[in-house]
Amino acid sequence: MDPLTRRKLLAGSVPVLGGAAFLHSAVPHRHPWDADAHAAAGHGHGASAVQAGHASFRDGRTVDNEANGFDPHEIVRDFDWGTTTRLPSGRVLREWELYAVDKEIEVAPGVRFAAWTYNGRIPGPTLRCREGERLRITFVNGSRHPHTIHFHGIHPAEMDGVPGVGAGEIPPRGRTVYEFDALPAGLHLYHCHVRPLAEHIAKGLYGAFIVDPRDGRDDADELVMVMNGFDTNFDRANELYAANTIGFAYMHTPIVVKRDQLVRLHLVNVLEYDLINSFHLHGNLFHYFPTGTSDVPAELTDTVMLCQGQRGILEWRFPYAGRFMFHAHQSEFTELGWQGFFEVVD
Ligand SMILES: [Cu+2]
Repeated sequence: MDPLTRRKLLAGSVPVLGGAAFLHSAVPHRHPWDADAHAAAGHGHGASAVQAGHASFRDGRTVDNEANGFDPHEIVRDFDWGTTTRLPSGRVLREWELYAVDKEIEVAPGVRFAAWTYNGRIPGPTLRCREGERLRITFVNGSRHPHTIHFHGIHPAEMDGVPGVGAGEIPPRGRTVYEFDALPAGLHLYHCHVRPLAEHIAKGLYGAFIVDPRDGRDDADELVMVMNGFDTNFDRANELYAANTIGFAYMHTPIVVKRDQLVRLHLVNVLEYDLINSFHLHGNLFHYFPTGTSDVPAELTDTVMLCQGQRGILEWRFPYAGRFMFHAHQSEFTELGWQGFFEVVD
């Protein structure tokens, strides 16, 4: 049977607004996470991961976080400050070790994805530092493929982590050290920059990189979400969407925040194969600081749209207790995993 792909459908005569609904009724669904599915391979479409009305994987199942070695509920508040020492000048030298490792990740119940990771998790560690510090990242490549770490931010050319410049591609069993100043303050990211680039990113080699201003920021309940997706059948389109890798994780178990507490969300989009992604908050609006480089919010809104590599800081307080959704405002992404709840408590 000629696989009826989502891309073909959406590129064809399907009205844009009716696309997702059309797929639900028209595409003969059969998914690896269905109880009666035979195998993960051989599917040409990536339609509904859910049954109508159920914002979860079928049967309410979830993935084995322990076997994966990471849990989205920990990642959302996990900031890696590395280790620090003082340089003779008195400046702080902050160091991390990142290693690339090939690892099978359960990205949906029963769906194992042959990922490439930094430090065994997707996204990689959220690296956090202060503006003006000296940063030293030792990279060890334990993968069977060449990789790099390309940081966003300001640094010398030879520290850019791209093929043919500086250390260039780091071969399997190779290592290198990236060293540069933490500049500028803001929310950045890092990712592998080896060709084919889309594959090296989509396989899981990326993470958030936060440079705090010299004087810090106001106290807040701080969160990080890296918006991503997974192409589980190698058709260069995503079958699954999420923030922090596991779709519906925050629907199953909401992120608990306090009423009236300042929430600061570091939001990064690394989604491959789709041109845009978005974040929408229910029952509230947030101040949006693009790239986190200014103290002055660019807007007060409830939805932001991000291209791949774009990121921003969102700040808000919930005046009411209760459950509030957040999700991509592309309904298709939402239905394929990218949605969650904040549980606001007194
Ligand atoms: Cu790579």
